[in-house]
Amino acid sequence: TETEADILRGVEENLFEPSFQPITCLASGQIIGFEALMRLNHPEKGLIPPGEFIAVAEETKWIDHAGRQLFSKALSGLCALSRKRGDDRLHITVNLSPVQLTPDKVAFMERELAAYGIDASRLTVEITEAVFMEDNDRISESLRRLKEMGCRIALDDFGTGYSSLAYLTRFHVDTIKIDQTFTKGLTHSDPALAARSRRLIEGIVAIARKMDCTMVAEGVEDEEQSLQVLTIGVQYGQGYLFAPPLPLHEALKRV
Ligand code: G
Ligand code: G
Ligand code: G
Ligand code: NA
Ligand code: MN
Repeated sequence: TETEADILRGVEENLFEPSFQPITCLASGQIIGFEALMRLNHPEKGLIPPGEFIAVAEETKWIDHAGRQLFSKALSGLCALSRKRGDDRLHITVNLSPVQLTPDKVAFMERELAAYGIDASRLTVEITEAVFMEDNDRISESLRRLKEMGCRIALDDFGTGYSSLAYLTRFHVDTIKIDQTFTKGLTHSDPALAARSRRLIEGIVAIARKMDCTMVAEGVEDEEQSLQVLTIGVQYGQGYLFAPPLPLHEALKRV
């Protein structure tokens, strides 16, 4: 198919690269890190978003090559961003799907962190609960090793999947990313629905505190949502209010 051809070309020509979306401290407005989101930078078609190729890349296992290209560029981007800011505490966050969680990949990540001189504690690995549905030794071992290295683990899209709560008992999660549907619910035109969204986020915050997790509200699009999640107790926010995913040269202007 056309998608497969694009992916293959991306793998061969090193066309996979990150966009950088800021993660902001809601109280201070300071950018504390960036999520690296994958794009296929096609010479003729321009930046292709992951929705158009991730599923196919995962089926064909090309995701492993794409993920390695993304990871190296995410780390070199982090170095540039840190240099610009004059601050070596900026974080980077990457998404890993179940097929990407292999001992081989983790060893690669460890080597790359060392090569770029980046402390593993500055790397957060985002996983969705799909990771836990394939409950096998390869995945548990890879996650265990990432933790051992000092990386942080974030649970992405929290609260939208199947029994996410159980996963908090099965693995030490450092960060809960509150799904954007809940953030948007806060400003729903129906006040009763908005109130229920607020109470739900209050509940998530209570759980996160009990489990010693920091929280990131996803999909923050306006000041009202930002203020509300901060008031409820969420420390960090991500969304169009702060910035969309940005190419590196744009991200560099924001730090
Ligand atoms: O709160 P804690 O001590 O766990 O965090 C230490 C530092 O790590 C924070 O000051 C912040 O800069 C960063 N941090 C905490 N949580 C996150 C997170 O979810 N994502 C990112 N990128 N950085 C985080
Ligand atoms: O970047 P967008 O802004 O379009 O991202 C869409 C989805 O693609 C995200 O929800 C995320 O789960 C997935 N995604 C983005 N980058 C990566 C990546 O590097 N690896 C994997 N496995 N998924 C990614
Ligand atoms: O990894 P994850 O599935 O959470 O990816 C986040 C997705 O949400 C990406 O596709 C990103 O482009 C998108 N996104 C980021 N901020 C916003 C926002 O404020 N509003 C909306 N609607 N989407 C956002
Ligand atoms: Na994510
Ligand atoms: Mn998410």
